[in-house]
Amino acid sequence: MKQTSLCIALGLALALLAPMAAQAKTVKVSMTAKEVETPIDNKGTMYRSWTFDGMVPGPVVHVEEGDIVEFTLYNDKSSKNSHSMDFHAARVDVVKDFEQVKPGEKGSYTFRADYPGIFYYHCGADPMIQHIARGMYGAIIVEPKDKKAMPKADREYVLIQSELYQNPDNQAEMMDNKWTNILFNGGIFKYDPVHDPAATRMLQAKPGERVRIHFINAGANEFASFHAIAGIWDRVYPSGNPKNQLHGLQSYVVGPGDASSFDIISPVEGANALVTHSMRQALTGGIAILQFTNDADPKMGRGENILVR
Ligand SMILES: [Cu+2]
Repeated sequence: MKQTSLCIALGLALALLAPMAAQAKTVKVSMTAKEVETPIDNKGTMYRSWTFDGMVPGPVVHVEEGDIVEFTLYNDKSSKNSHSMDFHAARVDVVKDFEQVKPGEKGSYTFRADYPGIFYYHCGADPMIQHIARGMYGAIIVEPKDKKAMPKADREYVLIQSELYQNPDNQAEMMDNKWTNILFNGGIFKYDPVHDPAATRMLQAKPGERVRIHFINAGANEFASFHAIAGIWDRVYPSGNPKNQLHGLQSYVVGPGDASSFDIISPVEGANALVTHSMRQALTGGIAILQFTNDADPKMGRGENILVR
């Protein structure tokens, strides 16, 4: 009798645990640090960038809350510098796991993505200010396990702000904050044909759709006051965590090294201009047009087009 009830209890416990164990999946992520030329404006002006996978920003990493992330950083043998990876979504050892990887070598570490949201990643190799200024940053989205924790977004965009320094080899220029332009996703007015007629790209959505902007401030130095001209943020989720919800905001400050998710819904067709409302920042490149149109391209803000290249 006793044995039977023990068996039932064990069986019940296993039945309860099995689906939990099945949900914690392992995700392998790898990137290669490469020092290459990338365009910094719509005319195609090239800039000596240091990158993850040859792109600024680096690839968008997508995992789910609770996933085990096995990360490997390769540093291309053509690199002249050591590089590293600092995921803000990770809780690990800064010395052992975030250590620099020499050219031609690789480094790995593993973390569990415990907190849902939008997190910054960047190179932390010395001097970090130079590696960030050269373009070594990107986004990791940790999807909440509870799919009903936040309203479903019809479209999502990743927007990463950073500062352009003309000569990041001159550390004093960066320490003195002498940036010349603000970049969104690595480009000056990348999505703004109003301020730069050479711009061919815009963010798009239909009126009535919930559009979620995952906004990261890569810095290295400036705070961003993120605002939608002619719109209102329906909700803002600091760090993109569904437990952090603010409603009806005009602007929200995202400091260097921080990120938030911003929901916007337009009742009408027309454009909103997404800006960092510090005017020197906006007018030197920190503006992106979000076009609300009934003809919005169904591919925009979905799949690969979450970060518009
Ligand atoms: Cu680096």
